[in-house]
Order: sequence, then C-alpha cells, then structure tokens
Amino acid sequence: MTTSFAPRIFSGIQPSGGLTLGNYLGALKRFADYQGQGAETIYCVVDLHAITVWQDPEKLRHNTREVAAAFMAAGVDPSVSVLFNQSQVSQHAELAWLFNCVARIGWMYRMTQFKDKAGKNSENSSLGLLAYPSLMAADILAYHATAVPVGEDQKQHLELTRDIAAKFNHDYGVNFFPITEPLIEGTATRVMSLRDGSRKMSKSDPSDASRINLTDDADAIAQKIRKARTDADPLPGSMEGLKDRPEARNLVNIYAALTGETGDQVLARFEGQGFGAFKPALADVAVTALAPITRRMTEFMADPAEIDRILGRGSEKAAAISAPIIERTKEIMGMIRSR
Ligand code: AQP
Repeated sequence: MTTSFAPRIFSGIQPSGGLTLGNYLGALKRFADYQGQGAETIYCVVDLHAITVWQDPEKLRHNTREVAAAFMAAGVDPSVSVLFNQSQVSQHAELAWLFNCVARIGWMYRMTQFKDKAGKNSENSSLGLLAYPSLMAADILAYHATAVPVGEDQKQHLELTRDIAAKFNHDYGVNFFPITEPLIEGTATRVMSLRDGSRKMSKSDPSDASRINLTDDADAIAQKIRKARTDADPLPGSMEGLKDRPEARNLVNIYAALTGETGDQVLARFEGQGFGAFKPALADVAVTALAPITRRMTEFMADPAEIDRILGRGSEKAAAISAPIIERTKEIMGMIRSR
C-alpha cells in the first residue's frame, strides 16, 4: 500500500549562539520564500538540540528569543507558518526516544558533526550529542514533513532521517513515515569561515572574526571582511579559476548569494581586480542586505513577552499536528493506550 503525504516543509535552527551569515544564507533567507507556495511551513527554534553542548540558561533564553526574532525578521510570518520552540512540544523528545530504539549506534558514530564536535574526547561528550540526529529525525517526522531546507552541513543528518523512516516502515511493515527530501539550494549552501577556507562558518566557532553575525553593525562587518583571509592573486573571470582558492571562492560565493547573482556574473565585473577593490564592494552588499534584518530583529527583541506569546501559540499549533502522529506511531509499535 502506498500512502501519499501532503507537502509539508520543516526546518529548525539551534539557539546555540548568535546567528551567522552562514545560517542566514544557507537556511533562514529561504524560509519565507516557501510560505504560501502550497506546502504547509513549520519552523522551529531547536533548543533541545542546543543543550547537547553546555548552554548558560540565561543565554539560552536570550538566544531562543533572538532566533525567533531572526525568523520573523527574515520574513517568516507566524500567522502563515507554525513558529515555535522545540522544548514546548513534548512530542519531539517522545518520538526521539522511539527512534533511539530504531536507529543503530553505528549510524550515530559515523556522523561527521559528532566527530567534529566531540573531538578527541568523545567519551566525555553528552549522550545527547551522539543521539542528536535521532532527535532531528523526530523533529521532521513528527510532522510527516516531506521536505527540509538546510545548508550542506546538514545533508548527512537528513540522510540518516531517511534511513530511520525507511527502517521503521520496513520493520513494522507500514508506509507511515515519508522519505523526506533535503532542499539544499543556492550559491551559499556552505559558507566558510572568514579565517579558514576549509572550515564552515559557525556560530560556536571561538573566533568572532571567523563569522559575520546577524547582529553585527556596518563597521564590524566591514572590518571582518577587510581582515578576511585571502590570497594575493587578482580575481579570475570565472569560478573555474577559483577551484584551488577556497578563501577567495568563499567571498565570491557570499557576494553572489547576497545579490542573487551567480559567481560567474560577479567575477565578470571584478575580473583582474584584487581584494583591495573586492572587499569594500562585498562589505557594501553585506551591509545593505543585513541592515534591515538586524533592525527588525532589534525591534522584535524590544518586546520579549510578545515573542514568548508567539512561540506559545505556535507550540499549540505544532502539538495539534504532531500529537496524533506520535499516538499512531506508538500504536504501530504495540503500545497500549487506555485513555
Ligand atoms: N556555514 C554555513 N553555511 C550554510 N548553511 C549553514 N548552516 C549552518 N552553518 C552554515 C545552516 O543553518 C541552519 C541552522 O543550523 P543549526 O543552528 O541547526 O546548526 P549548525 O548547522 O550546526 O549551525 P552552526 O552555526 O554551525 O551552529 P553550531 O555552531 O551551534 O553547531 C542549518 O540548515 C544549517 O545547515
């Protein structure tokens, strides 16, 4: 028997620090575009994911509100999309446990994000950090989401979500969970650190100079771009010429993503010029694109109680969708429900 699933988009962002240009270009910027396109849109501040590494409680509260403000500043409308924080909807943690018993430990150890974050001392990392992808599968499948817009770094976790859905369906002889599609689109699916072209830009990178934060002002943005690591060669006429120049390629990709051009279109204008000319131009487009977002975030953050109310209403809507799906999951697995 084949079941068809209604189109539903889910995506989440961790409140594990201030948001970066990478989060914006790789994910956030696209979220509003999916609204009103025929699929239901569900967006979540994934605070249960954030605590897989230590979070100061006061900062976690602040960052949760700030990520919600960023969603709205980037155009997510809580009257159109479901916008909420993960810990208010208990179905996420409940389904994650059920999936912990479906997923295999070996699948978790293979995740590059676990290896990166656990580092050499993996025995000392939280159990939650290892099980992170199982919770992510629960976030997505608790809504029977059919597509997930993410940056390139989340591709491996999305594949694991598909594996968990397929194994559950196979083990219980059902077609209950959809095999979710990743939506990894655009010219900036993997924005790299400004200090090291081999590492992704990340909100938890200890070096603030490695990233542009959505809360940075024009001076900070210009200064970080001026200091960004590059090489001494002039820019070529096409992206092909940047194959072995990761830092230069990263800056051109950022420019292209911000202006909506292709890298080749950008290079057609800057061919033969050095970074002395390119970096100020990049700083200008970054400030132009980010200043309105930063301003709207500040406006939303001026009323934290209203953000909490929006998250509360979103959580009720989210629970109304996910609760019957989790009840049915437990029924399929053989659990008795006597109420
Ligand atoms: N550098 C990046 N380039 C493109 N997309 C990115 N994303 C993250 N970094 C980049 C995308 O942003 C969304 C939210 O990510 P997340 O907060 O759930 O966690 P993450 O992927 O682990 O992002 P960070 O910034 O690196 O957080 P920390 O430092 O806490 O681990 C995802 O869609 C992600 O792909």
